[in-house]
Order: sequence, then structure tokens, then C-alpha cells
Amino acid sequence: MGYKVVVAGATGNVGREMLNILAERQFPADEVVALASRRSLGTEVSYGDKTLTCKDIEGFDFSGYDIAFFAIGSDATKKYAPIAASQKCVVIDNSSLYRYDPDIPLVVPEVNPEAVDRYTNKFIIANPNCSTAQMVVALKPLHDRARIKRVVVSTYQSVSGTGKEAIDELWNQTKGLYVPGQEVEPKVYPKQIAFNVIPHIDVFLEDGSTKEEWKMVAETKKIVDPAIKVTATCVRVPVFVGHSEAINIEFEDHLDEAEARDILREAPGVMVVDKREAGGYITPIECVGDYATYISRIRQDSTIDNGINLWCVSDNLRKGAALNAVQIAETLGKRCLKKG
Ligand code: 2RA
Repeated sequence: MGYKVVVAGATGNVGREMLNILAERQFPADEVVALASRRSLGTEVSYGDKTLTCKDIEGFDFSGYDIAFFAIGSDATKKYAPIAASQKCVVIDNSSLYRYDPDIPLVVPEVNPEAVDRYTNKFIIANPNCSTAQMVVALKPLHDRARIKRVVVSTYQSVSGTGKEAIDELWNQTKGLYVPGQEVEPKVYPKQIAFNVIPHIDVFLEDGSTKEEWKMVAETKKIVDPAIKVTATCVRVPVFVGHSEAINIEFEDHLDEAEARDILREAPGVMVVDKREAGGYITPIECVGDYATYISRIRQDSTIDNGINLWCVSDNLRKGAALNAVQIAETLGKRCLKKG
């Protein structure tokens, strides 16, 4: 007996990846239903070698379904997640709506798998922000060994994190710079993204940080340890898929680079690519379609007593969203949600 599964938002970048990964990992599903908004009704989406025709999420009866993956944004989630949850269908939600609710588990399976046991609180489990997910996969094994005091992170986030329109804007704007008369003005972003970087993701907050930066702080504390101090600068870069992060970590206890490298080499979900030579490191183009959180440039920070610098890259549509959501479902199955 397998699970009866729903993917809501099946026509979006993340929803499509959820279906791809459910098939790739042969998640034990007896039935998979693709849901979309009315404007995408009837759209066909791939699920392995099958083709699913999207049904309307409006009025959908979730009763009898075990797990619903949601990739529909906070507004739609606010409307439909309570309906699914009330019908005892566990919602694994990729939006930020429930991440900060103390009663709702925020889960990265390599870091806090036990948190899924609390799904019965509200039958909702939150998926973290993409830039948080890859970072905490790297932080957790190091934190367990030498207790992290402070993290300073700069992100280099791809446009697929914004969505399909942003991918199109980068593509068309780049082409337009070479074809007179085809210039493309900024629309999705406040400034040109082609051959440029934009130090602004999500809205600005009172203190001058952005909500994306606030998310990395709040979510790292909830997933790993509330005692960890985090400061982030989140930047949009002209890359289609793959988020990169330069992470500086200060520890309570001494940890040298060799031991840090050994720990990361053994860490779940981590792939270390770290040679001190041209090309001896990972770049976002190389991580696309992969499951791993890649770590490179591991080195001592000699400006502080117990500091390590590292470079972290992962596919933001996969570990940053769809893969992490499917791994949450796998963890649920292993720990507490019996099939059928
Ligand atoms: C971004 N993390 O990259 C945000 C949402 N996916 O735009």
C-alpha cells in the first residue's frame, strides 16, 4: 500500500520539480494528483513517464489523500492548506506562511528530522526558504562538533528563485543588449539584472535589512539553534538556477579547516569539492538538477579565534524547495505516517 499524494501548484517551477523528484526517488505513491489554479486547468504535467492533467484546486476534496505538497504561494496556501489539513491530509508547504508558527514544524531532514513528529499539531509542515535550506545542511554537522556562535552569510541567488517571469527577464534582457531595438526594461526587478547584481530580495524592513535576510536569521534559529547569531546579505545575480553562499562561521570551540572538511565530507546531503587550484570548487551551473549541497573553499578565518570560511552551492529548486519537501515526506513515512 502506497500513499495518495497531491501536488498543488503543479505547473510552477517548484511544483514540476516536486513531480520530477517524486518519480526519480520512486516515492511510494499509489496515486498522484496534480492541482493548479483555474487558469491552468487541464494543463498536462510530467510525473516520471506518466502525464497528469491538472485538476482545479478550487473545491478539491483532500479527504482520503495522505500528503499534499503545496507550491502555490502564501495567499493561496492561506485558503487551501486549512481545508486539506482539516481533512487529515498532511500539507508540506513551500511558502513562508507557516514557517514561523511555533506549533508548525520547519524541517530540513538532514538537520531536524524529529521535528516531523509534530505534524499532528496542525497537519501542516513548513519547508524552509531555499537560501536557508542549503546553509543549515552545512551548518548542522559543524555546530554539533564545535557549537556555532555566529554566522555571516552573503548569498548569490539565481533568478529562478523569483519565478518563471524572472527567468524570461534575464534571458530577454541579456539578448536585448546585443540586438539593437530589443532592449528589455527592468520589470520583475527594480534594476537591470543582465550583467548586474541586485542587493535586494523581498521587501525592506524597518532596520534596513530585507525580508529574505530576516528569513535566513529566523529560520536558522528555528531549525538549528536559537542561540546562533546570524547576519545575512542576500543578493540576486544573473544566474538561472543555483544559489551560492559565502559563509563565515565563528565557533565557541576550536575547529580547524582539516577537521571541518572531514566532518563535511561525512555529513548527510553534503558533497565537498575543495581543491586549491583553478576549477577546484563548485559553481552554480554545475549543481543544477543535483540533490547535493556542495561545499568548497573551506579555510580558516585567521581574523578571529575559531573561524571558518566556506562556499556553499545548491540547486534552489531542488534542495532549496522540491527535494527538501519530498525528503520531508520520506521522513514522515519512516517515522510516523503509515501508508494508506
Ligand atoms: C528567492 N528565496 O530566491 C526566494 C524565494 N524562493 O527569491
